Amino acid sequence: MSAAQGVLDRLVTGDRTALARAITWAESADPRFRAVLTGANERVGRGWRVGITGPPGAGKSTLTNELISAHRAAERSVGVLAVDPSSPFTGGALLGDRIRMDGRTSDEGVFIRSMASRGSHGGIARATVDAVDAMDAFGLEELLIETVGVGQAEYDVVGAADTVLVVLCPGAGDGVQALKSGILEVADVLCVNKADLSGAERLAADLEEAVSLRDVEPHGGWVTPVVSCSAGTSEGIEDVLAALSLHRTWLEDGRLEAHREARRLAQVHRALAEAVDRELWEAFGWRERAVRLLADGAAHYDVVADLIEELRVQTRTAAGGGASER
Ligand SMILES: Nc1nc2c(ncn2[C@@H]2O[C@H](COP(=O)(O)OP(=O)(O)OP(=O)(O)O)[C@@H](O)[C@H]2O)c(=O)[nH]1
Ligand SMILES: [Mg+2]
Repeated sequence: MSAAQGVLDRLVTGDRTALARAITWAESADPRFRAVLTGANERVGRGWRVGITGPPGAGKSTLTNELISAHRAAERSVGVLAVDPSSPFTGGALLGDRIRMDGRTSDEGVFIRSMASRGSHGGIARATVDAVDAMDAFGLEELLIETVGVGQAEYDVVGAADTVLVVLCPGAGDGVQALKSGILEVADVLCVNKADLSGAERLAADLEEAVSLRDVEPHGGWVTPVVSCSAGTSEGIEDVLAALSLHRTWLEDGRLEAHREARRLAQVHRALAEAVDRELWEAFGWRERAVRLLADGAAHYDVVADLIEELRVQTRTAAGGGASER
């Protein structure tokens, strides 16, 4: 029996070490992950995925912890994937996260994993979705993906979720910054955390206003609710849960299939981009070609143009057309 088959067999019977192994394979783009996921494919799609993002220190982990408690109280199992930011400066906070969350490891209904973000070409997004797929196949019901930040990479990560929860908090111009960064566009639910601090009401009002001005068309008519809570003191968590559940109900009212189809397409696109890149860069010898062109003094855009042109020529030749006829 292959290693992948063994992990698959154990994964579907609720073996946590098998899940951990599968996620490690997902993280390192190990080909064995594919075998596991292919075998478990029909088990994927039963869990509900919530992507949690927002600026550093907004309280995402604290809120995640509260959500875990609430789900556990309702006897729902929870999988959490915390995607580490690539910046080493936040290392301390992450360590803190791990310590806070590690208290959960004795609970069989909770599985927490943190994952190092790395590389480009959508590598983080691909690995994250793969890992969440593994948790889903394992049978965890509530899947929470926490990622720090407000940029494109984070959108890619949380964009794979069914519901995107954006967590903000008062202070340091976060509201304005968030509005500028376009975070509103990806938010299905906006949460103002640290409602115990001054400025929270103002931030919530600003967000309400921004939402009311937003074009709901691209969101299929969904109007993003703004909720406030104080994760630090466990206040208002039920409002956050209610808003999340409202979005779930809305999606499940005939919109979920299209939503997930778009998500799967993005997944294919990302995995393909990574595979094509790997194929061309190494197997196709593009790396050497790029090294040569650079050594000849070519600017990097010219190297890219040269390689793309080479690809076009090759594709035409392979198709038995254009290049040879001319
Ligand atoms: N006053 C107040 N502080 C809070 C609240 N929620 C969280 N905090 C504090 O805010 C700080 C950051 O909380 P985290 O949950 O680590 O925030 P985070 O968004 O996960 O941070 P990163 O993962 O580092 O981006 C911690 O010191 C928390 O104790 C709250 O409701 N009120
Ligand atoms: Mg955190």
